[in-house]
Amino acid sequence: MAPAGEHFSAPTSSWSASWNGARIEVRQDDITRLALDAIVNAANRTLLGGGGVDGAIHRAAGPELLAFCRTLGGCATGQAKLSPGFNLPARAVIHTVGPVWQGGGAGEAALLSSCYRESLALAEREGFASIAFPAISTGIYGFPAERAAPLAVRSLMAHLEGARSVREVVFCCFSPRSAELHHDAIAQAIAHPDRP
Ligand code: AR6
Repeated sequence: MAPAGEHFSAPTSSWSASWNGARIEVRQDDITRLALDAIVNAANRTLLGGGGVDGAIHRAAGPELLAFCRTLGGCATGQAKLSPGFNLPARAVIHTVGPVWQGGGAGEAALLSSCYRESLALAEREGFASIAFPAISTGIYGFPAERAAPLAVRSLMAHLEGARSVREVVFCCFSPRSAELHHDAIAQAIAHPDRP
């Protein structure tokens, strides 16, 4: 299906585009506030909490989330696991583990793409329609944000080629720069859908 255009719903804080029947939104927000089917957590391999968005999600979800995560047995880098949302407005949390940036020669790009792919595949298995991602690995794990945003967007676009339940995807960015990078990556991907 051809891209169906884009619009600004607020000057800088929220922007959306249509792609293959799905709505892709970039918003500058705290992901713990979003009432969607699932929000994605940029976790570590223990799944037992940490700083950044992981800490914010655990604080907002309450201690039941940590108790549940103790039963999950950790998670490999590039994979994803599911929990309920507990006190969050979101129904579920998809915990994924991004790569630690080591200069780019350690498979970091493929692992980051895998985080998006596996999180979306899990959302499909659960029949979720709406999901929000933080900018995985671009904080404490040091993945350059300008490289991560196009990888995130291309992984999503590839997913949206297939049959699916997911119809609303939010890139929930903490900083204006992160939002701008995701906006630019989506505009590029829509303008040049056949580029890798
Ligand atoms: N909502 C949306 N985005 C946020 C929020 C929030 N509430 N808080 C931070 N961000 P990071 P990583 C952004 O460091 O790089 C933890 O300790 C942040 O600005 O949270 O994958 C885990 O346990 C950045 O753009 O995750 C791991 O040990 C993005 O989320 C490690 O950090 C990701 O930054 C994972 O590091």
